[in-house]
Amino acid sequence: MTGMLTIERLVAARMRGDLGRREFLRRAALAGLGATTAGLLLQACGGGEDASADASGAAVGDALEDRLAIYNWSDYVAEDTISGFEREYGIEVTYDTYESNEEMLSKLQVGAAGYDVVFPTGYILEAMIASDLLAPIQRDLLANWENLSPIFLDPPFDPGNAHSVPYLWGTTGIAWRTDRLDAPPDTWATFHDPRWDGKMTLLDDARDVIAAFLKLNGYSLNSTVPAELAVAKRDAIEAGRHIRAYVSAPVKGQLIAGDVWIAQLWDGDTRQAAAEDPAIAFALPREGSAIYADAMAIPRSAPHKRAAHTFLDYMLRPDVAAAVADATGYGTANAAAELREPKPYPSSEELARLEFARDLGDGTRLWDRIWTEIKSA
Ligand code: N2P
Repeated sequence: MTGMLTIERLVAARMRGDLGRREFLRRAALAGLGATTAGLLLQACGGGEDASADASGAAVGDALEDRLAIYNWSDYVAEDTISGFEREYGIEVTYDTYESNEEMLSKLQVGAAGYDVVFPTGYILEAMIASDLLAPIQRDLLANWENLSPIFLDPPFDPGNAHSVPYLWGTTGIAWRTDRLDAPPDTWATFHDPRWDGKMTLLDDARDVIAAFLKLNGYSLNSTVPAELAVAKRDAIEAGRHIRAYVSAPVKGQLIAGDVWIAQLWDGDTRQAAAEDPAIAFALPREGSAIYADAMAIPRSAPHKRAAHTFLDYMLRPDVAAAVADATGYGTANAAAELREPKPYPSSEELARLEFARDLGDGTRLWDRIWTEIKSA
């Protein structure tokens, strides 16, 4: 695999500072270059010191590893995002997907997960930083950082972006089949309507489900007030009697097949489904809902931190970011990306109804308990 790297790419990687001297020589040999030629090339690259040798984040090695393990939401990259990276850098990627932040977090907490890059939502990023699960981002390795829109920089959940790189943003709402309903189901009370029994689904996501029924009652989706949560739990359990299942990204296929007519879903996933079936539309409930910003981050335990930074910088390229946003239907944090169909930032009227989820701190335990009760009711 390494042998496929052209000499030009090796030289480019070395000049960017992505390859240490030893790694450069090792790969040059693998690519069939004699030692003398490789040594001369190394000198021509300006190759004295390694670019990152003096870097303060001692955890990042100077040599680019040849492996990378990514753990991402499903349907959250373009089809050729990962293969393009592998081809270009000669790095072999292991790619696993998850369906919720909590699933990702529990995998990381077990330790030994071996992941190098994860994609947390703001609130969980906040919790991960607080429990020291993430490595600092080494900004000097991210030449493409400047492509990011200032709107997404320095977020409250990670001041100064010390531990995260802004990625995609979206909202949670209701995907619906326009050929089955006469009007947009723009209220969370839709999930109590017996007309749609068995044709509806809710996300398999504690934060999003409880948020919907807090909002239905006029409460913050970050509430930790037991009385408010009790009302939301009651309404969620009531909805549970009408729905077919709790399901996240995989519901797209059920919507397209016509088995599900109304699904609590994220806007980007809804746009992915609508790209395949234009009868599918998205409604933002009038009582309010969640808006979120997801980021890329490197676990403290990541075995390939240098390759992780190289991947983050690749993801920040305008062409790569545009392909991701076009394929996923989510809004991008990358201001330099030129999209086929740019997703507009929410209007001020919409923003007034939207709320960012925050880390619930000690309240997390109460939410966990309520979620278990909702799912088992
Ligand atoms: C992936 C959607 C993830 C967005 N399909 C949730 N933050």
